[in-house]
Amino acid sequence: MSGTRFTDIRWFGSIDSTNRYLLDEARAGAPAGVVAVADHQSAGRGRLGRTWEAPPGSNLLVSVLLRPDLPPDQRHLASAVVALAAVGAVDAVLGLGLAIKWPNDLLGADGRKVAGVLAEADLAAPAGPVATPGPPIVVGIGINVNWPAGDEDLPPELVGLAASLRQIVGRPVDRDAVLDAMLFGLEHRVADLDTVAGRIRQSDDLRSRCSTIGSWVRVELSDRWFEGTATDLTPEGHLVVESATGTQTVIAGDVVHVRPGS
Ligand code: BT5
Repeated sequence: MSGTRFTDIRWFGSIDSTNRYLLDEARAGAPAGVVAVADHQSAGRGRLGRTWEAPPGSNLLVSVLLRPDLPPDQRHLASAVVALAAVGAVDAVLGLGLAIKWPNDLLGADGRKVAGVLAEADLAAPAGPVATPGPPIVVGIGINVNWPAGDEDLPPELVGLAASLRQIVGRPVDRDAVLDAMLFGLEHRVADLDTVAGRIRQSDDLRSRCSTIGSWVRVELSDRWFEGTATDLTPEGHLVVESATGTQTVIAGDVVHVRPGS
């Protein structure tokens, strides 16, 4: 897309996973800025081995290859900038405000999930080209643009949990317009990842859009869980939770689920 670093956009009718594709491209030395977009994924990935569902031709399934100059403890910001750009795009195209549920979901006003973000890094990959040598982080996002058209389209396990932009606004939505607006907005956000001031700007934006702050949450880690009030995000984008045993800072990569607490 002109005026941005995202000039190499690769379109696929069908592919297993746009994240898998870009990780392999990154390992072969692809530069930052390559974008992969699919009409359909046969093995769309969620976090922790989960799957991402979308029938052919309905939704946005897109990944971007980034090589930001990011301190290791701030890698969550790479995923956050894609979530923020998607929120901005939906706002620009439809005038619709989505919330970010930490760490990686975009929700409609009724709390149903409209999009999910998956960031995958390969710190052992060979260096990229001279201009962008940093280790690759591939950030993928699936946005439910036109599917489901109604709850009857959903598999039973997603009824009440998933929704599309089309359902929310009550008419078909132009996928390309959302993609263009997202890549356009992503340009300055990705540039921000390379500077201290820029990273503070992005984590401030994330905090202002994060609906998790202020809620009572149950945080599920791989080996334990606890409940408390999510009170803040750190500048690195980690979640601060006040629980009965004190203040805990939760790192996105350690989280299995964040759910409403009981
Ligand atoms: C995510 O994982 O939400 C990350 C999804 C990332 C998908 C994009 S598409 C382009 C790129 N290429 C890939 O291969 N992946 C990325 P997680 O938080 O683990 O959520 C997955 C869970 O969400 C599933 O276990 C389902 O319960 C639910 N789910 C699956 N498909 C959904 C959909 N279309 N809408 C809402 N929820 C869905």
